[in-house]
Amino acid sequence: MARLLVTGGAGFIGSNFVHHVVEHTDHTVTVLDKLTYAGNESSLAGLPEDRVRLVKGDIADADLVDTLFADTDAVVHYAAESHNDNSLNDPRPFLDTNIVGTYTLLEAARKHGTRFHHISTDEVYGDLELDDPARFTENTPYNPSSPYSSTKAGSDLLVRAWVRSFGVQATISNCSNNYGPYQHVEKFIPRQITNVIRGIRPKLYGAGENVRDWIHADDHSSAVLTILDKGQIGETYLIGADGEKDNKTVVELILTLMGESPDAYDHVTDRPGHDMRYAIDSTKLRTELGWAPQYRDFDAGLAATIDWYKANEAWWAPAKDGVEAFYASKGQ
Ligand code: NAD
Ligand code: TDX
Repeated sequence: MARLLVTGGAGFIGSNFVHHVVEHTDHTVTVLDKLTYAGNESSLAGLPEDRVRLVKGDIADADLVDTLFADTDAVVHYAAESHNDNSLNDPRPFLDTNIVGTYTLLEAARKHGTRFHHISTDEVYGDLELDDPARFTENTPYNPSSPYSSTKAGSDLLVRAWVRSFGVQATISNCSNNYGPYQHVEKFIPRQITNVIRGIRPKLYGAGENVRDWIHADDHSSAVLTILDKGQIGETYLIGADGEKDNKTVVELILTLMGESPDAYDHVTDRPGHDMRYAIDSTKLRTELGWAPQYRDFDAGLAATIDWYKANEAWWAPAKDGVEAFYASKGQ
């Protein structure tokens, strides 16, 4: 049994991880979350109070972080500003949380000698051409495109420097696009599902040829637990489940699964600097640490995710109108 500190544990992937930890381990969890617009306390509802507690606070608050690290065996760091479109609108919070926040946590890990796992994204590698057979590996050079991905790249480099310079006991993982329950309606898949529920036509940026490499959030969680357990200090592991799909195909699938005509969507203004394709080669994680994804059928995982949004309108409805008003102001 270990005492885990999970930053950003009230967000999409962090809350899925906390549910996964409660179900599959005997660890206790302290969630440190600022509860920004993206954090939702109700994503942790129903979890046992003797296993999970929520501390509302900022990862850039050094005093609070120091206090929490004193009672922690290992930290899993999910907290971030996570949405590319928001980073194009207002980059500042991305610097504060993703860079200064990660720095604050690393200083505490250095002081307390705490095991630290840093959650990052495949977007740090930039993008691939549609006709390029290559996929990202741990050796792909960093080449981020957006304010979001550049701050995530910066945070990864801080972790590497704190390992080498100060001996911090850290690992890093870079994962592809996640889907599943508890994802904010600003993101692609929940936006389109909730649009269809509301009778709004799905919105595809540009031609919709951009490819994302989808993985279920629960598979991301099992990969992170595997790295915490068996990962080598100082190493980076790419997490992916061979789920490449272009956006147009995903929208058509959502419409079909929800009983609508597959062409009942709109093309809208493209994202500036829109990355064309992400693709992960997760051979290192699979061969060295023995991990494998469980959700191999994207259509079934997507159908279950649609059912979750249909059953949990009270969870997403408060954010929906504001998100759509923001997108409308951008022609999206
Ligand atoms: P999210 O936006 O749903 O959740 C982020 C959480 O962090 C929220 O609960 C928010 O309240 C909290 N937070 C933000 N700033 C904070 C601060 N200063 N202090 C404390 N808490 C703060 O994000 P997500 O999609 O769950 O992403 C989680 C992590 O996974 C991020 O680091 C992201 O870069 C990474 N990631 C995401 C994806 C994806 O597909 N969503 C893929 C790969 C990696
Ligand atoms: O309405 C939309 N229409 C659309 O076509 C939205 C919101 C998005 N898109 C496109 C843009 C992308 O090509 O869908 C794709 C996915 O978009 P997002 O859900 O915004 O994800 P992305 O930009 O790919 O980044 C996600 O994966 C990597 C997460 O938000 C990041 O946190 C993670 O690092």
